[in-house]
Amino acid sequence: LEPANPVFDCVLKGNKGNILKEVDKALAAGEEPGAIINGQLIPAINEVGVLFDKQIYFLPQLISSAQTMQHAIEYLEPMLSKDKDAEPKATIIIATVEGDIHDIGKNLVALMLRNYGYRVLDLGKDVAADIIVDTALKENAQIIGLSALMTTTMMRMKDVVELAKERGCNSKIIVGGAAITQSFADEIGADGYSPDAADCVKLVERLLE
Ligand code: B1M
Repeated sequence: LEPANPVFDCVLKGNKGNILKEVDKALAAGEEPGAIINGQLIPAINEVGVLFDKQIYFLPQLISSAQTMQHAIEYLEPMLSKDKDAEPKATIIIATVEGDIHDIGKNLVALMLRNYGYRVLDLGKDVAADIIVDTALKENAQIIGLSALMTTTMMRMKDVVELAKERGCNSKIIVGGAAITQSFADEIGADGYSPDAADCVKLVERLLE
C-alpha cells in the first residue's frame, strides 16, 4: 500500500468534499501539479481497482473514487505548464473505443499531448469506429490514439485498424489502456503501444519523425 497521504486517501474513500482542500495543501507544501497526478491520484485509483477486483469495493465506491479523481484533475489541469505560443505540431484524434466508458486515462493522455503542443481532438468515450476513422480523414490527422480498459472492448481497436485500411485512412494508430500490451498492439496491426501518458508523448514523437 502507498504511504498515508491525504490526497491519496480522498480518492481511495471517494471523498469529493475534501479533495480540493487536500490538493491545495499539497500545492502549498510545494508539490508540483503533475507530481500530484502521477504520484497520488493515479496510484489511488489503481488501488481502488485492486479493491474492486477483490470485491471489497463495489460499483458505487468505484464511481465515487473516479469522480473524486476527475474533480482533482480538472482543478489541476490549468496549472500544468504549457507552451502557449508554439504552433500546433500535428493533429491527433483520440477516443475510448465503442462499448467502453472508461475515460480517465484517455483524458490524461489527451492532456499530456496538448501540453506538448499537439492539436488533440478528443472524441470522448464509447466512440464507434466509423466516427473515429471519418473524423481522422476529415481532419487529416497524423495520429489516431485509442484507449480501452476492458478485455471485452479491446477488440474494438482492431475494428478501427481494419476500417482505417478499408477507407484509405493513413493516420498512424496507437493504442493503450490497462488491458493493452505491445503484443496485442502488434497482433491487431496497430502502429504503436504505450503504457502511460508520459510515454505516449515519446511514442508520438517517434512516429512523426
Ligand atoms: Co471500471 N473496470 N468498470 N470503472 N474500472 C476496470 C477497467 C476493471 C479492470 C476493474 C476490475 O475488475 N479490476 C474492470 C475491467 C475488467 C475486464 O477487463 N474485463 C472494470 C469493469 C468490469 C467495469 C464495469 C463493467 C463495472 C460494472 O458495471 N459492473 C463498468 C464498465 C462500463 C463500460 O465501460 N461499459 C465500469 C465502470 C467504471 C466507472 C464508471 C465506475 C469508472 C470509470 C470512470 C471514468 O473513466 N470516467 C471505473 C474505474 C475508475 C475503473 C478502474 C478502477 C480504474 C480505471 C482508471 O481510471 N485508471 C479500473 C481498474 C484498473 O484499471 N486497474 C476499472 C486510472 C487511469 C489513469 O489509468 O485508464 O489505465 P488507465 O490509463 C493509463 C494507461 O493505461 C495509459 O495512460 C494512462 C495514464 O498513465 N493509457 C494510454 C490509457 N489509454 C491510453 C491510450 C494511449 C496510450 C496510453 O494511446 C492512445
